[in-house]
Amino acid sequence: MTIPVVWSPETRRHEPMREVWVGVPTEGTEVPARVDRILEALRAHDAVEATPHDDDVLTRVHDPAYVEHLRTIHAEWIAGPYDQLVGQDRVVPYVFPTPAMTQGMTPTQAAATHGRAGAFCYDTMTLVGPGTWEAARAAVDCALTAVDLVTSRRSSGVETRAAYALCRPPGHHVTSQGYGGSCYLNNAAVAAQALLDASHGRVAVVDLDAHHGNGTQAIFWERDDVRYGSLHVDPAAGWFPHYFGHATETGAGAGEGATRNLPLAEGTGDGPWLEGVRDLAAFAGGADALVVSLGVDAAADDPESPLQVTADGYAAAGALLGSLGLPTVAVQEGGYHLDTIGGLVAAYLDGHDHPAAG
Ligand code: SP5
Ligand code: ZN
Repeated sequence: MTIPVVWSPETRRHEPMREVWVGVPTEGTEVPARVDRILEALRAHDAVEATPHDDDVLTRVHDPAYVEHLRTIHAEWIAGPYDQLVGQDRVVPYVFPTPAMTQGMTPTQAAATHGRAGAFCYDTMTLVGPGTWEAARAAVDCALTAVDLVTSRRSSGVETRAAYALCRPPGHHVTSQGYGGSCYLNNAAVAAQALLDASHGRVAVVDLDAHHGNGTQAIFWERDDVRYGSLHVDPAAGWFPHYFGHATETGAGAGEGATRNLPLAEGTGDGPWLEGVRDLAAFAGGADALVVSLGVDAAADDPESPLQVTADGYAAAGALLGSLGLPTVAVQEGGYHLDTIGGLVAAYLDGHDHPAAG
């Protein structure tokens, strides 16, 4: 028995084309081929197509106004018509109503689409195109279907302890109110909330993506029912998301102590990385269910991070988290080296499924 893979063909519909980085349009790395490369590597696993779920959990994790914005902004942009005017068929904001502009005042909603584009977005590299909403929403359905599998809300007869959601685009940079970092809807946060709703008393999210999951951290910052632990390249060494992910961030209010960040130096390899995974496994150990934000961009070959983790490292991480024996939903986050991402995901899942071998 292997861990089932939940996927949707709709997740291929998001084609970012470009990401504007330091003012320069560069080629996007979060491409549809990621889905196929991962599927190919997981041929031995049962594949389950995601089933549609309503917006209930989604609109409790995200502000409904944000969800509506993401659902409609591309059609509005096309009507603009910015494609005809400037040759831009993707939504790219140029004004952001951050505190630098508002200084405590409440801004009025922008009348122009190109003004409104910055209202729920915090960077310039996360473009919204024709299929972005459909893909992001399908990724949420992948996460929710995976939750169904581990909570036996689907009566398949056999108990499934772990399921993998092949979510694309990824989600851990999305806060309750906005997107960035190649992410549009927070699949892992939705999975965690759905596990709570299915009466798993406390949920832990362990984030193995090379980047800090600032969105997931923000969503659960003041809550004690979801713990968030992350292992990532040190933002203080100059890495995205720059403003969050330091060890001093531990949560607030009822959530004080329920956030744990383990920033790592550039070049960190398997040994110290696995020490961090061990630490986060202990941090997650008291929970009743687990969500793994499974980014594989910490791998040595990945173009978006300087960490040096191997496939064996990911397998060992899977064994450490699998040995907790918790109902688990692993959600795909980043991972951009097309020739290796599938094998890295397979290694993690194999480790998770055979914790004794680790
Ligand atoms: C989900 C996830 O892994 N998001 C991470 C996005 C971080 N991107 C940082 C972009 C840094 C500039 N990359 C330039 C590469 C040229 N395309
Ligand atoms: Zn990442």
